Amino acid sequence: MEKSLQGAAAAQSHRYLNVAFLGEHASGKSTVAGHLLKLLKSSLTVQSDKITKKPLYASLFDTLSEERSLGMTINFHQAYAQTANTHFQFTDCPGYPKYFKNLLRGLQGAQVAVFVLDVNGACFEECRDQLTDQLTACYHGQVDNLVVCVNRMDHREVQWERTQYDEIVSEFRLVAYKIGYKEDQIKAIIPISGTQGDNLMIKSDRMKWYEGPTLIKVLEQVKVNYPEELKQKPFMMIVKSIHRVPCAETIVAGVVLQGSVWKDMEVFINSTRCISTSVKSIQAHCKSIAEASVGMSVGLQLKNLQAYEINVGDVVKQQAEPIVVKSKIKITASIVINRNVFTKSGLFKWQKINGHFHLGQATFKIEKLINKEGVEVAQIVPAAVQQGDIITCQLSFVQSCPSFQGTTATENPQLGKFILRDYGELIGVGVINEILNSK
Ligand SMILES: Nc1nc2c(ncn2[C@@H]2O[C@H](COP(=O)(O)OP(=O)(O)OP(=O)(O)O)[C@@H](O)[C@H]2O)c(=O)[nH]1
Ligand SMILES: [Mg+2]
Repeated sequence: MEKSLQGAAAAQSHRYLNVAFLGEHASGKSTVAGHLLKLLKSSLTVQSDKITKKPLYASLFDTLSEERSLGMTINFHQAYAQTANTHFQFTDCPGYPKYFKNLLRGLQGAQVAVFVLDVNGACFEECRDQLTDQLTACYHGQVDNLVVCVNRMDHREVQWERTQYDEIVSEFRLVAYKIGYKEDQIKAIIPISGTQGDNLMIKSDRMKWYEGPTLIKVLEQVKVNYPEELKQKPFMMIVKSIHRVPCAETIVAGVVLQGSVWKDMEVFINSTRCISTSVKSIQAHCKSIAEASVGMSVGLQLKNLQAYEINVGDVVKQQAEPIVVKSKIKITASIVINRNVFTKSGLFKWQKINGHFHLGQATFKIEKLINKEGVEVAQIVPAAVQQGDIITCQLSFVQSCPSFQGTTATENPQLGKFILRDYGELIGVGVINEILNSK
């Protein structure tokens, strides 16, 4: 179905903004996100600590019983709130490195990353690697706007003073700049208290030395401009989650990566087979809408689609494309090295290595290894590699990877990139140059 879409963005009186909360493990992400949500939606009920009776704001996001009993986030969780000019989707991501793949899923489609850092500077050394991994994932995942919240300013050793805030700010800047972020992408660095609410919605009286905006103010002011050419492209969305609805069509949720989608539009999904379906309804922030444009987080109710037919990581497209063979694939890729952690012995030809393709995982075998001088080698030793170096590889997939879309980075920067992990650490970001035998 054809439709003129100039109206998609114009019809929205509010703008939509996807905000992901990141930061090292236990820095207070869920508490900050939960407290902000409660301030925006006073009707929400917050659990209280059984002994201290203090509100547990994190419980608004940490909803799994395991998360509540362990006191840590495992999966990513989303919630919605709105202010006078913005519909927010808040995504609270896990900080514990073991759940990094859930963080990657939560981060997908975010326009702003709020980094919650623990002001206790002693911890920065320990969490530098976690922050480097998360910032690298943001940078290569096209998250252009960063907001930093320096949390726990109420800590008894900090007492709302700025010394430790200043230290942590300069450390964070160093890491962010090294990865490639520019100063104007760091929108604000706000001293806060997640438990007490200082500088979340109202300026704190206890930190008069801070002259910048509150968290909500800066989020409301973040500008997100998508290039016209991205808005005009055919609709595309990666399936971030799948919801079975009893006696109704399956809903697939994700963020519109390009183009627009409208009710009754015919769409295609290349899963194990090419599925042709149409959009029965569109949900955005718990409301039904007629059309959605690039950057919006939506749920699409798709006609006659069964949940078992598709996978997280599949792509919903406006145009039918040839089905991609998802096993025995060989690709050439340039790997931008994040950290020199090819364990102790280096990176070898024939070595197996784990990757994350947007929302799915894959294991590769390195068939060819070309060093930064362009020479084919059997091994790259750790001492020869530095952060930011580029290594070229030919990789073959060990098993089929459902979320691989057969797309190079030139064709689509989001689908044509992957993250390489080894022993739980992010060792680099792969950029697909060529697909040797996928179709
Ligand atoms: N004193 C103080 N404690 C805080 C503050 N913010 C969070 N906390 C406490 O820090 C602990 C961890 O908070 P969470 O919000 O669960 O931390 P998180 O970053 O979401 O943790 P993960 O998701 O597991 O990485 C909890 O006990 C919170 O009550 C704060 O501003 N001040
Ligand atoms: Mg958490």
